[in-house]
Amino acid sequence: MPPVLSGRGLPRRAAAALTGLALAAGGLTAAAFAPAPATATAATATAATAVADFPVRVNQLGYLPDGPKRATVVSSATAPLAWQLRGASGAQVASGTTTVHGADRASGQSTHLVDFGAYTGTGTGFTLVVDGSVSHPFDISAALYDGLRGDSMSFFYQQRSGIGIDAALAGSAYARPAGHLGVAPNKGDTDVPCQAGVCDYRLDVHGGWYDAGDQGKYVVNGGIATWELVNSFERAHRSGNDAALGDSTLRVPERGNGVPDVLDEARWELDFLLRMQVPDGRPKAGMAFHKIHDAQWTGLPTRPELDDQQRELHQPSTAATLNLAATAAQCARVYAPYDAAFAARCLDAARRAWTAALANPNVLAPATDNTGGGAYEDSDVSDEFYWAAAELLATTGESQYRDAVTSSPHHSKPVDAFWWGGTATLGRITLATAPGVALPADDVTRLRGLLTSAADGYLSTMAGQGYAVPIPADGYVWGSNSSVANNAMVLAVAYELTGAARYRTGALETMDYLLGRNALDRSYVTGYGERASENQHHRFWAHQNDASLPHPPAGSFAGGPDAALEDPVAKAQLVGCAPAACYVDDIGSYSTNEVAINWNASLAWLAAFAAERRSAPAASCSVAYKVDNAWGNGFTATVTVQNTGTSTVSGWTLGWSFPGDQRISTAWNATATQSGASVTARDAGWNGALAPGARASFGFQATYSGANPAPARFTLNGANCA
Ligand code: 9MR
Repeated sequence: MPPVLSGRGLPRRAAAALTGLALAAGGLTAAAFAPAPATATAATATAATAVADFPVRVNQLGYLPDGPKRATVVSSATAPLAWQLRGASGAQVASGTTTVHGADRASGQSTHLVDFGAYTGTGTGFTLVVDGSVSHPFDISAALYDGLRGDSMSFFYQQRSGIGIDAALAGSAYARPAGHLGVAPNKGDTDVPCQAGVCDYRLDVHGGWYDAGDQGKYVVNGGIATWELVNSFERAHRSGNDAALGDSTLRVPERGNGVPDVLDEARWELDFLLRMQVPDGRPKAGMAFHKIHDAQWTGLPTRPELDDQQRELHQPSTAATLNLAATAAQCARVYAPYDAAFAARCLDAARRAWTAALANPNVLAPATDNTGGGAYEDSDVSDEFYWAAAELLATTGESQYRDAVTSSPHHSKPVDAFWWGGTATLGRITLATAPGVALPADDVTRLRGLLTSAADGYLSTMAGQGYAVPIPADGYVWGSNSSVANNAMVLAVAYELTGAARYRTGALETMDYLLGRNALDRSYVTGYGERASENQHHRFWAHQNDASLPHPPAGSFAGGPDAALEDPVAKAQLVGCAPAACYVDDIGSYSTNEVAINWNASLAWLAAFAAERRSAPAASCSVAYKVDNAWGNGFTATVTVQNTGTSTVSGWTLGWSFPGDQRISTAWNATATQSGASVTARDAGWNGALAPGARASFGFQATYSGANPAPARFTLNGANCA
């Protein structure tokens, strides 16, 4: 076990200094992906490994009163340890003992689990004390995620290209003149040439968001980031809570224009994506240029308005074209009520992009094109075809897009994790959730089942770990934090589709990981937590290299642990790290500590979900399921349903799925029908009325083989029971 220091009362800076991770690397001129001088010293390397000063790992922001509340303790003790939850005054408010989890592969640590979910009090300054060690202080509050929702979404305003960043909106430290609006020394983005041999004309491609710590603008990555922001609005709208993302909810200049701010923000990028489409009459008309960025990697730091590099358009690609088709089709659907002309322009662009992609189905961006900007290469665009077809189908209902959806292998494959290079699941989410999609009902049901199966897979991955992360130990790749958040999005979607509490729990526990319950006792979000990242790789928020520049603003999300050690600082400081510990809060570590629009979009989506779903909806029924008698290949059971709601239920239908191969042969006091694993049991007439608090019981006899597990979830008249 690492040395234990009491962290109680330590101010944030002092806590960071303890780890040595706040040491300025000084003098870094590294450009992303370009060889950088190795600046790590023996001192920082030693300090970087000594981060386990706080063995009690909590969500440093806090917990929802009506949510899961678990912590992880690093301890090699083989017997349970006593824990105490203390309020701000230091008085104990709850206590219990840990569960020994043991070795955790991803972190390489020996772990115990604390579950203080039964405590539902609220307040600030709680600490968890285990075995003489004190956690960072945290809140328990229903408003926990409100600030993060706003900050993680306002991040995008501050990444905007082509507009001055206003001190009144962003704070004076973050104000800056517009970058890349054709004003010297900028050589872009209003009149940009192509790379040699790519085109012989120039294009105005101003606007959009800078991708990350660099100032490139990439259609591929812009696509997923835009989709996630707009989808967060679609999701909130379906649940009737879009007011939280409505007009004047974010720090954006368009506040007060009558349009939801999240859509104003996404439109900044959509307008840029539309400008990246090859104009009519030109070769490859309708396709989208893959990217625009500096001819050479820009130094770190470089303020956007002072970048003097030539900007260049890179060859159109099928992937970029399909990113445009997908997001523009989504735009046409979502913006129609606010700006019909814009929605029509989006739909026209989406259709033209789709047609151009069909005509140029395999124009790939080369992996070698990574001078001055990232390559965003992708050798398989079948998933982008599926995503674009799905968005076009959801928007238009037309058979050409339905045929493209139903004939794609991605339509029936198990749901895979999504990221900028793998976008099929974005299409699946749209088809499974958007209202009135013109697909056979069976297809939609099947897609929903595939999404919930994937969510169950993530839950089982979490259950096997000391830190409950929805990625496996070998999943810590470049941008792992967004892999984690994207998988949590699938959990959240499964929650919307089924109402089953376990999915909400999983999505919220993922937030715990990102905000401090992890191998490094670190919050990966600037401004959120006692030990939060603040030196992310960024050319303007480069305080670590130049004290006159700011740290990243609150709500900036670090890429996270990357076991492949893909930059000089990581290579120097992280040798031998366990996968989930391969991270360093140093501006030079672009492979573990960059910010990026696609990553912040997944955090923003999840924060909006967590803020909205602060309370679990009260179930209005509960079910007791009891096997009365079993004899190897048959059993009888009694099911009792109680109306825990406040109004009478007149006529009930109970639904469940058998986890095994159980098959009902007869039932009494109810009529049971079974199709595959799913069972529907209808009241027998005389027992159909259930007053509040009343119960009804029925029984059945069934066959089975092997195990005979109980169903996990019941529904009463379609709604979930507790
Ligand atoms: O997010 C990208 C990651 O999946 C790749 O492995 C990595 C290397 O190609 O590039 C990441 O994207 C970067 C992009 O190429 C340039 N802007 C910064 C992005 C985040 O690091």
